[in-house]
Amino acid sequence: MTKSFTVKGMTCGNCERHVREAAEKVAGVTSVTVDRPGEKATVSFDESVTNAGAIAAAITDAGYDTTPHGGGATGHW
Ligand SMILES: [Cu+2]
Repeated sequence: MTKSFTVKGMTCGNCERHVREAAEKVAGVTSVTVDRPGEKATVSFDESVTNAGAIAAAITDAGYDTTPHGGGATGHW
């Protein structure tokens, strides 16, 4: 499935890359698009392997406050 995340604190192209790489490292993630001006990341992933909460946590761990759209951080989508 594909999920959008709000990502706060990206200030330059390096931030954008950090966010993308953090999401790409999560097992099951197949593609990541980062929209820095829009404070957004769009991530496609295999939902039998991972979930939006885990991806948000990985990006947050990289230093960017991240929230999945459409539910809580551990939600049921
Ligand atoms: Cu930066």
